[in-house]
Amino acid sequence: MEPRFVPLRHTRRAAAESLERAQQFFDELDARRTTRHFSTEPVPRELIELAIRSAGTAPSGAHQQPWTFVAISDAGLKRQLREAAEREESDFYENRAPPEWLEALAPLGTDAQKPHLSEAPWVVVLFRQASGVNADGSRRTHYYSQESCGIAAGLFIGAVHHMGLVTLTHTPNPMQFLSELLGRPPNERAMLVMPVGYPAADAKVPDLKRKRLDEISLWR
Ligand code: IYR
Repeated sequence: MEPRFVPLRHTRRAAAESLERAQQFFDELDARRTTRHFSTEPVPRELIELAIRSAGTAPSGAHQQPWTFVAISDAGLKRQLREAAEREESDFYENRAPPEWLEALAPLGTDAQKPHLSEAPWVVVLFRQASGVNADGSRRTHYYSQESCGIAAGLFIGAVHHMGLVTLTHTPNPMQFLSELLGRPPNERAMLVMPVGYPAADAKVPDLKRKRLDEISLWR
């Protein structure tokens, strides 16, 4: 197919304005925390739609946009999801997790109980389309779907924070039960479960520090 180009939409900003915006953006992202403590207070669907649309602006391999977001507010479905996740997680924490992994998780205070999966008003499950399907039903290779979905998840998390809500990136292990529960086809692999809502009034977070700039960057 011939490439088709249109003019780039871009706002040129003065250096001082760029710096101010950069600082504000960093401060806002730096204030984000992952919490396990959600309020049951409802969140309008429109906000979740905007978070998903924000995620969908992510760059992707060959612009294949290899993501499907399943947004769940149905209480019965959330309960089923929680029960299935807790079953898998119990086995993980009690039998499958190597001691080194449990040690790495200890400072976060995680366990097999996943109350946020039924308490948060929304649970959004990100499925990665490992391959796509052509109009004639044949299989289409997807390029860099992991990277693409990782970027989309980052934008989703940023959008949720920006609108004043919180989310938690939950990775049940294994995740196959999500395909069955949500009726997704075999080309789609569950990647992240993200409860979204307001934090509980007494929400807590682990006392963590972020690495400094000099610990995460090299300049040449
Ligand atoms: N999937 C488990 C374990 C877990 C693993 C990592 I790496 C975390 O950062 C947090 C939890 C669970 O969800 O509890």
